[in-house]
Amino acid sequence: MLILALDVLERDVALDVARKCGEYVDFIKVNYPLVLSAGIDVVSELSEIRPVIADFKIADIPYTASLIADIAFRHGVRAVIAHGFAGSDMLRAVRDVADRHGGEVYAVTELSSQGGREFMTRHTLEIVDVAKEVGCDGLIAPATRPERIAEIKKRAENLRVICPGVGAQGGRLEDVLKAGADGIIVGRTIYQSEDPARTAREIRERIDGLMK
Ligand code: O7E
Repeated sequence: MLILALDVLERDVALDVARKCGEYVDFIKVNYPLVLSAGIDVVSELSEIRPVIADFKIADIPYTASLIADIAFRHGVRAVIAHGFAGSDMLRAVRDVADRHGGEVYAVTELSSQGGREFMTRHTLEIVDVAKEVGCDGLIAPATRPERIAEIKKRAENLRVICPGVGAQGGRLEDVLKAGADGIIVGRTIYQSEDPARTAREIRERIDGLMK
């Protein structure tokens, strides 16, 4: 699975990159930089090109989390990303909203950055357990630490594990897939390249070759 992290700031650029790369990616992940600069309607427009994962990093009290998830699904997204550290009550609230819309929920385990180690790593496997209990569809795990992906995947059982941090953050595609990831999230390596479509196609081909 290849997920394009579309962290560009302009609507037209986002739609252009999405159209060019669409056939090579399974999902487009939309994060705050794009929505805060281009407006939420860009999510609906992108959803017409490829299924969108709304990466609004939901981490709030259950009520507010439900509102955020509901807005995302009403704009046509297929899935939302919520922070596991916010706890089971919030994940359950987001799961309920997703169920009403026939959507999916991914829970973040530990961030791929150095800071992800400061607090989150200690609780990662507990977060995996909670995500399983709540019935999340998948987990976000750090491509920068393949040894962690392997642990998370083992504990995750049938939850999908998708990993940001390949390329710009130093993670290597081969290591990540070997560790058991079901997919990778790639942003800058694709949208900042000279030819995003070609780069997306090359990554897709490498994934298909390695996952055969
Ligand atoms: O480094 P890039 O440019 O390939 O982009 C990576 C994207 O994944 C970017 O949108 C970033 O916000 C996101 N991400 C991480 O990089 N690390 C994480 O641990 C988690 C995410 C993410 O998508 O999860 C949502 C919190």
